[in-house]
Amino acid sequence: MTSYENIIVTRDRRTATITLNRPKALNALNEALMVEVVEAATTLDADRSVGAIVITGSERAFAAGADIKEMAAQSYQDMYLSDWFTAWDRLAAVRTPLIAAVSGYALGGGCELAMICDILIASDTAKFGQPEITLGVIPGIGGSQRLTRAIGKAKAMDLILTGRTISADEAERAGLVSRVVPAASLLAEASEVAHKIAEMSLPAVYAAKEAVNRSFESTLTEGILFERRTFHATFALDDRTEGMTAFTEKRPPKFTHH
Ligand code: CO8
Repeated sequence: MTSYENIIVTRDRRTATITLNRPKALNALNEALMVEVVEAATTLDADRSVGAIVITGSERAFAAGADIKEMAAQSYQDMYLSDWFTAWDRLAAVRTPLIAAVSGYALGGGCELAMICDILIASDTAKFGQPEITLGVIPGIGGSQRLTRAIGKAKAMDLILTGRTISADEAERAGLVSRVVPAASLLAEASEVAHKIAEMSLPAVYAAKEAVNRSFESTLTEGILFERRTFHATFALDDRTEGMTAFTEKRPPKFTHH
């Protein structure tokens, strides 16, 4: 497996974990780390033996934002010409489910990275926020859009305009995270969720993720049409035949991911 400088990639049966590993900078997202996360995730995505990917940081920080020291000297021309941080869009295009396991700080780009993921599990120590306004900038990896869709306008405005940080419990109440667990069991919980998803039929999982994501991009009528046609398409899967046969024979399904 490729070796990386800013992340650690591990495999466990049909799952993989990408651990952000810049402890001295609280996992601040510099360009090198971004390139490695995107490269690792797209490589794992192309591997059909991987059914779910966990993205996590350390106990102290999932990621404390984009690397402010790296950005500080950049001009508008630098940012525009390099299309700074656009590579994260490739992570959002990954078809394999991404599970963010967040402990400690998930601020700015860290919160945005967690929101690119499909399921967000937080430890009770997690802190979420979009503090860019305190630096004289605004969110730049989708925060103003994904946070608003996740928790609604009033709360998104509250966080983005004041830069305040919210606890894991407040994030759960607001609908940003799906579960809050004790810090000590965060990775075990995320891994259990990843294994559960990875046991399912891979093409059915891809289709389900695609259908949910379509709800962010379309009207209800278009989204329901997309869902219906995709549902019809699952009837071409060997795994659909196996899933329904196994149900009628009262046994667990043996999916072949076809
Ligand atoms: N960038 C670079 N270095 C960082 C960052 C960061 N975002 N966050 C922390 N660090 C570094 C600190 O500089 C420090 O390094 P050193 O020891 O060399 O001084 C080390 O990590 C430890 O940090 P602290 O000593 O500050 O630790 P504390 O426990 O006192 O504080 C905090 C932790 C509260 C998380 C604090 O570090 C902090 O406020 N960090 C910045 C949080 C922030 O503002 N994040 C948003 C960044 S902007 C952003 O994400 C924009 C995204 C969009 C860009 C899009 C461009 C197109």
